[in-house]
Amino acid sequence: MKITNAYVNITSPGRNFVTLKIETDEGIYGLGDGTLNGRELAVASYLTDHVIPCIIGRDPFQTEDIWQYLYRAPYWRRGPVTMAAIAAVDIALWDIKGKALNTPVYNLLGGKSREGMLVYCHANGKDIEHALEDVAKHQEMGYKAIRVQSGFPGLASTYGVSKKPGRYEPAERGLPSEYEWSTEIYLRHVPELFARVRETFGEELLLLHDCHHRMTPIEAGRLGKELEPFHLFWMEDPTPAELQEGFKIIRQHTTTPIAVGEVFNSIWDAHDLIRNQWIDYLRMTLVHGGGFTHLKKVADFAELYHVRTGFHGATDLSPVTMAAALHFDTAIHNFGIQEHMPHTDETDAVFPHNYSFKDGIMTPGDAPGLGVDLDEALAAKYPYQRAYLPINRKLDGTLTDW
Ligand code: EZ4
Ligand code: CO
Repeated sequence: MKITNAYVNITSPGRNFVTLKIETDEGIYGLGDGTLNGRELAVASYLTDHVIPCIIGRDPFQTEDIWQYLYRAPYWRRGPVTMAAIAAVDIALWDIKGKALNTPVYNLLGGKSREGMLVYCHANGKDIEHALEDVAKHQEMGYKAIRVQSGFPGLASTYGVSKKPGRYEPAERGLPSEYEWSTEIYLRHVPELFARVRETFGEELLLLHDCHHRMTPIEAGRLGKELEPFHLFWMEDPTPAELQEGFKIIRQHTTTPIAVGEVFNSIWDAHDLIRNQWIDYLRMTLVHGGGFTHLKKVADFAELYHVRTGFHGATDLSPVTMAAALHFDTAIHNFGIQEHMPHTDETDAVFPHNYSFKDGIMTPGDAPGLGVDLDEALAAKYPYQRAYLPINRKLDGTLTDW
């Protein structure tokens, strides 16, 4: 079998998605996601201008050799744009393999290790009362694990809470909007949020919280310690992780489990975190972490150190990544949990798919390959629209991590 053609599709059914389609001489095609929130066109150009010409004529079954070629050949390694482009190719090739062998991709990765995946959703509110209402709403929808974010008095806006009514979507059209931040206000109120959630919903509900890289390690240690009575499933991205050894400080102060890594793009972002057992869950996912070929090695390495997966699954990861993640989650032993932030109806219509949600559990379906498609005629009705993630400033105006 040979790759005969490949092209990038960019569509914006509510938000932007970059999809790679790879075609073969046997009429089978595969889809890969290359969406990088707020930097979509860079990945599209990387693919169209630099990668696609190199893969035409190759055997799509050679996923390992093609991965190594795309990673090593350019000399310039790693980075989110490069690794998202490599992921797009890799995901599409595994889709082709599955279709050619007439089997779902999870069967190529180890087969079923479980019947379905525990997923967590997002609940949020402009204050604690509204956050509690949203938790109740999501519990009624069947979710057994819920991430809870809330606005607090004195902060006009915060991560994870919609500025406007309606569903939370971090990217906004137009130039980057500005949020404001105070760690002092945040730390004062988060324990109260989780005390109220436990008081209202009891012990059984699994609770998560995303700190979105806003604390120093010692501040995160304090928060983790104060949240211990509420038994969180995890505290996510407590501190920026470029300095991996910062997590040692957090670990020394709290037993609250730590998840990190939605901005990671290779094992080298997590190597120290994993081998020192400073984290419990790794969030680096297929689209930003080089696809199945790289993530399988990372997950197997993490398994040795009791680290489980908790893949990023926000709306900026397209349904192609959602499908791919569910196949991956089905097969690996050290699956932990999967994030689920449902796409809009427009997005779901552009990407018809076989995966499904029921009673807090998701399954990938049994279609050959990934079980996800792209309706190109419908996609063409939603042209690309420039959009960015917000930026964040402390109350005195200092730029800080969003
Ligand atoms: O801000 O996906 O856990 N989920 C998150 C997301 C991220 C966006 C960034 O593109 O932190 O909402
Ligand atoms: Co996050």
